[in-house]
Amino acid sequence: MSLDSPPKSSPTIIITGTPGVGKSTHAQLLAQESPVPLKHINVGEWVKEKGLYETFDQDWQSYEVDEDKLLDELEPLASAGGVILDWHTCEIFPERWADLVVVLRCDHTKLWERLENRGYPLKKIQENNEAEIMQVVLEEARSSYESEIVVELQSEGTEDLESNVARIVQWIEAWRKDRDV
Ligand code: DAT
Repeated sequence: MSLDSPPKSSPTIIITGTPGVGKSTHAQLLAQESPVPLKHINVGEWVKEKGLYETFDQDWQSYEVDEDKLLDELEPLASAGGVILDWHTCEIFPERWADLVVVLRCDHTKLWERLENRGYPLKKIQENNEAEIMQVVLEEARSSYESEIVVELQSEGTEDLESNVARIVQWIEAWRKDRDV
């Protein structure tokens, strides 16, 4: 944040994790339940809608993101707060944006089923499955942000979903109280 930016009255929350762990499901419910308005940005959808990519890889069925364009587009929103950034990677987001980084985790056999239901090509399912087992996104989050703001949460079923969102809502309330906003 630059010196003359006004203080944030709502946090910027990153929800990250391997594709299929439940990021969008969590972000949607959190946007509904939050005590302050939070705009849910599904970054993958943004990339497609706003053309923030260089190429599309047919084999992998995925976009090569233009990171500079993406960051420029997100900067005014993410630095002002009141935003949930929902993406399968987090390390490109500057530390100064992030107030909380939630890394969702899921049992890999369950994840496999979810990705199969999505119609992903086999190699993409395998790659993501392996990434979940190797906790790639968690390590990425831990190496990119202060450990105090990185939280790992399980996302297997609706009970997890509800308790995770309730926990984040409590965190938002505490965040606001700390800052008197
Ligand atoms: P992501 O945004 O991480 O790619 P998603 O939110 O689209 O994942 O979820 C993928 C599928 O799995 C979707 O059908 C919802 C389901 N799902 C994920 N987490 C869940 C949870 N904790 N409880 C119930 N269903 C969940």
